[in-house]
Amino acid sequence: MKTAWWKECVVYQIYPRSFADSNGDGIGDLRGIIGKLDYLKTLGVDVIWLSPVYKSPNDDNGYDISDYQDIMTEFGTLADWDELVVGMHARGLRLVMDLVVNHSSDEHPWFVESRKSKDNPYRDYYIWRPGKDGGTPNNWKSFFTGSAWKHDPATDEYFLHLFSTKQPDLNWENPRVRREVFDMMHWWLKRGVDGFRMDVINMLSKVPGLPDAEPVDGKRHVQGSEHFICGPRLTEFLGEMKRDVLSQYDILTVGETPMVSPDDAVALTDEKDGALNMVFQFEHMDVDRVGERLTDRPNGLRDLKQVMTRWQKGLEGRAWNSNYLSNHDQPRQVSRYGDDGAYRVVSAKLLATFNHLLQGTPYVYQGEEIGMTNVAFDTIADYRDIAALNMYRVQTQELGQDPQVVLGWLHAKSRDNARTPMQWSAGPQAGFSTAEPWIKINPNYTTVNVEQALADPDSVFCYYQKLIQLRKANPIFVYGTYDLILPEHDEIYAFTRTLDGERLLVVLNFTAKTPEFAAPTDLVYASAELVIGNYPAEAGDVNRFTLRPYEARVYRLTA
Ligand code: TEU
Ligand code: CA
Repeated sequence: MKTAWWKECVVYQIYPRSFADSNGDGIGDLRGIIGKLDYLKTLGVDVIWLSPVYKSPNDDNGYDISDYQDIMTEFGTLADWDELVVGMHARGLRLVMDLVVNHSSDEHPWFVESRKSKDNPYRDYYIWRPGKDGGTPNNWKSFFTGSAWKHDPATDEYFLHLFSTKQPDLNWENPRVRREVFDMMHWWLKRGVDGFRMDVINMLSKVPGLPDAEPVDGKRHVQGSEHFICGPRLTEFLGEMKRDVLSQYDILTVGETPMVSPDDAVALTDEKDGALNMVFQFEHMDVDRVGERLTDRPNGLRDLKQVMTRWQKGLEGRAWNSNYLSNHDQPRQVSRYGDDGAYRVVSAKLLATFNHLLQGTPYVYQGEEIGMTNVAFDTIADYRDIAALNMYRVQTQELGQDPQVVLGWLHAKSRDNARTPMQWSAGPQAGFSTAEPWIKINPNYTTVNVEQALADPDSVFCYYQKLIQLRKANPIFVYGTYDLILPEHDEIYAFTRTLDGERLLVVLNFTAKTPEFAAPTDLVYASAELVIGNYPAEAGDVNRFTLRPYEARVYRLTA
């Protein structure tokens, strides 16, 4: 297997709006991040991925960009950004920027021009079509509810927007669009960027003719996805990006790719000729999801094992996994897969063990390292996310759903769960800001915060530190081969990692129960050294033991 720095690193994702506010306007900013670089260094991560910081009217919190070569007014200036890069590089940290080029903001000058007239030079930068039978050009739906088309009176045509109406899709069929994007990428790379996380990058190529879609059950697919997920020219477009840009720099690239299989991922990231280093897959995020809701997951753990094992084995030796349980679009992992009540600390450590012991590059989302939890606002007025607000409106006003029921769905699944301010201390505004923040703070900041975590050697934070150090010191954490054991077990997720005759055994109890682990007969071993665990070590038979609630143990086996 080829070694690479981007396989060995740990990536930390910052959602800048919610990380740290330096100037008391209630909004996180670049200087806030600069002030926390030593904290990130203490944690031990190597790479920082910033969610978008470009100029934006913030219809979707920066995922709607109106100037790709400038900084969002609330976040600071290009000079602040330069200082951030210098501060990071001085500490041996690398910076990955979000690249959002499936769509721009409707306030981007390209779109402002494009909508003016059918013969405007920028018309073909976007996807315009006349209506059909008095309605939209086709039946595709937006990820944020409603049609994926919006009528524009100036020219009496519709433009395509897979996301909000203020996020028109760029037309990648147009070589001038590709040229603009590649030039912009060079500009940032020359300024010091060390990589890109590429937003919905597998949606760039739409099937020619934009045909009508099969109606969907709403489970995994948005209506129309078969015509734009990994479309006919995707590998060509990304191949061009690789030739023109990516291959000229030593960078980390990770594509965000909803609805892909391991084979799709290999096509994009094959070690031999793939365009990208890795992709974010979503299958494990869909295990417990039905439409807007999370289910009780009757076979949740077995399904999770099946999905993760398919990805671990499917990419083995051919491509590289990017492993995450949280990001700015997902509920908090400890609330979702662990227990955010009595077992918050141990279950947060269990999930960390899982994510860091899989083969692949681990991604940590801000606040995860102190076990931050979901939030339950009791009124829709406290929610900020456009996806949540649109969904609430459609469900309560158009479909007659009970508002309390819909609020319950948001408590479990809203993206705002991950977007409440970072909890730095038990002081005013959780140490995030001196003003009232743009979104409410989770009331548990008085007990769940960084100050507490740094002072407590048993904290979730200290456990992350240890995991990250172990990963740096032991190549088997990075490169060891993954093999699932006990596939049918309903409570325990166990697997091994093997490298050059060395073997780790990872045993994870995903429940509050106390199941017994019994080593499969082909894995019985003479002795085992506990490398890391989330409870004090216990003496006893290493081939058979009872696990405590949410217990995680990693053993080094000796035959
Ligand atoms: O997300 C893409 C994506 O598919 C998600 O929108 C997902 O379907 C949704 O969050 C479920 O509610 C990326 C970004 O990560 C997200 O923040 C943006 O809103 C979106 O693209 C549009 O840029
Ligand atoms: Ca600010």
